[in-house]
Amino acid sequence: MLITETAEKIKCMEIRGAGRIARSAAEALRDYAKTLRVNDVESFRRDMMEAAQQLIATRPTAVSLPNAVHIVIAGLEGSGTLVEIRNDVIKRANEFISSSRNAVKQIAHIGARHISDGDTILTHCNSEAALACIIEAHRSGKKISVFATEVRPRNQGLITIRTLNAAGIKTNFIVDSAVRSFIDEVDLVLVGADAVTVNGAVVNKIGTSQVAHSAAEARVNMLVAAETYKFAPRTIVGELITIEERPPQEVLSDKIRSTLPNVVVRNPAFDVTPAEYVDMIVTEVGAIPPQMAYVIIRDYLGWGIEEFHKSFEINTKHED
Ligand code: RI2
Repeated sequence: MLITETAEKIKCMEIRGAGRIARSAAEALRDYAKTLRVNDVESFRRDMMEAAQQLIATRPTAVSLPNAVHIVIAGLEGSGTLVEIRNDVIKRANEFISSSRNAVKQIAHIGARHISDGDTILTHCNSEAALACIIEAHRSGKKISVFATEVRPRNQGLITIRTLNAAGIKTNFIVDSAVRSFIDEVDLVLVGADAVTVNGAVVNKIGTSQVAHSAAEARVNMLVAAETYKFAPRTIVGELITIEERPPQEVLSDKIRSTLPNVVVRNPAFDVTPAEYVDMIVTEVGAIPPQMAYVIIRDYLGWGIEEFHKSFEINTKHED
């Protein structure tokens, strides 16, 4: 698929979900690298960098997107012939795509172990990683049922209930505001993530922090399923995750809004759940307490304290 086509599909959410966004960006860069007609390394680098920027700019919150793009283009600055550099991009993209798929499978096995026979699980939005855990627990013979939220305004809950229904899992479909009313019937909350910060805060679909709050009040455990490439390296240097605010038309039509001149629709797509509300984050390399997020960033994304210093120097220079 062309870069612009993929970028458009990510922007309008035809391609959505933090993992899928990352894989489709990697695929787009790989296909672009294959077909890019240039005669020298410099032009190849320039065009690839532009394509990378275009993809990253589509949605600001899911860190999986810039992480995937950076993994794919990491060899661009190295030395080599045009053929070598082109092949490096293709190889890295293919490796990322397959390791991302494997990560979800691995998370399913690890997460399923944290689900007990007889559990009722509440999930919010549509997370491939969270659903993989639930489906794996069901497949392994545990009798489970699910509460799935509607997820206004984009109704990703519909995708969730279709998947659960197809898997033969008993599911209660509820509106977002009914979570607190049903939380006492729930044994475990299990959601996905668009980003995890260095201090273990989880950025996920709007409403997740309310779910977490209800779960904490009712002493229900909260698990988050997140591949390691959803951890946000730049939060080490204090960078905040940008919360995407989507068009008001997703919430209220232009026709209705035009009759309400004093009303402004706010439509943030994500919110932040502090680490204190999260019991465990299930990654493909193991289930960790949120406080261990830095270890993932250092050991699996390669961002050590040295990178911190480098970035700090750069940031300070910018301020001068
Ligand atoms: P997986 C989604 O964002 C949801 O917030 C979901 O929890 C998260 O990505 C992770 O999804 P959106 O694209 O990668 O629907 O686990 O805004 O599928």
